[in-house]
Amino acid sequence: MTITLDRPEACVETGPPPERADRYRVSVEEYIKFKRDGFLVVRNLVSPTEVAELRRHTEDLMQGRLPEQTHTMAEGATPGSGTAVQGLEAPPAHLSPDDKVQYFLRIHMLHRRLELHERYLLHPHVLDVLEALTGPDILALQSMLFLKPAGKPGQGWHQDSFYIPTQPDTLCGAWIAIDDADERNGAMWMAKGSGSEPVYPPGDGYGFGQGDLGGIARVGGVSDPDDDKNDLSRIADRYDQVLVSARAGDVVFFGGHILHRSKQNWTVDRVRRSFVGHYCNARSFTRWGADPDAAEPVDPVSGMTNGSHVLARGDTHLPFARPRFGTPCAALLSAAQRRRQGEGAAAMMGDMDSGLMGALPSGPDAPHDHEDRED
Ligand SMILES: O=C(O)CCC(=O)C(=O)O
Repeated sequence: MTITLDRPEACVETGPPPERADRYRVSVEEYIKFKRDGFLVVRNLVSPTEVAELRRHTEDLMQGRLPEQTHTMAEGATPGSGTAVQGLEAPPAHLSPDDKVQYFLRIHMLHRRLELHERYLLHPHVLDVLEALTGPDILALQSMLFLKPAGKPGQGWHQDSFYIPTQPDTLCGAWIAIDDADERNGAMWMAKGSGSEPVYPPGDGYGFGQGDLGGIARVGGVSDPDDDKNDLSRIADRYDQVLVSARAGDVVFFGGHILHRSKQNWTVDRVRRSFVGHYCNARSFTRWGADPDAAEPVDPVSGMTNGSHVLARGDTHLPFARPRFGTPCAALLSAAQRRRQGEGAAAMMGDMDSGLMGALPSGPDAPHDHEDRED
């Protein structure tokens, strides 16, 4: 199926969209923190009304009430690992509401099926922050919905670029807290400062890493919550391991190299839901995550899948997809509008002819700011 959007008004060349009054402006302190620690928590970035919408939606999904949940699991189906890709099957109908919830841990890539997920993947405040941290051009790669009801396991130490390689590597996650998250219900932990680690390649099986670096270790058991089985736990032990508590509406941004994990939801009565988007700079190349329904999912020569992913902000010389539910974003602007938006980035590069990192002419006749002194 090829998706074409009938939104000609979005392509009228009217200049770049006006600056939004509610734009989130990342401060210098926040920028430094992100680069130094490898992550940044931005409080209240998503409004209480939006959190309420996400809660209603996830409750409907867990109870099998969404109109898109046209298939129901068989009566004898067991919860299993509860992880699915684009899976929207409703839990067995005869179960109690509490038992239905147990069928879900996390679901990936629902932005390709549900308007709401596309909207939160392209949330303007989240993109404002990403623009400053990894932009200005942003490609939206992945969405994940964590439901994580009481008793469900966490995800052991891992680096996200191990799963989603981009070149140059510009991956960044944005983790929106739908519930308050703390130590008891399985909040995230970060190995603070480990964002400067290389990405460790797998010993075998799926995964990507910087295997060409001299002396790099190959790792097994990545994401295994059992530290004895997860080789990355030894590397994480070299860092301060900090609990990243979050209130509903806070967003945690974290780079693709930082070692992070979450632990089990130890409570008996609290879900720990989060909506996670993964993004890269739209000028990075990726072969990850082909969308068979996109107009140009995979470049036949290079294997590039950039054409499967939505251009969220800015511009790019590489292919990109348009949002299938029409959420406003850069992909819906005309090429001229995108170029004009990108002029901000070009202006940052200044006057290229004299931009030699501030170097001054150094010939014998060049003027000096001090005189040679003979005495
Ligand atoms: O939310 C969690 O439990 C883990 C999230 C995570 O590790 C990730 O999004 O990469």
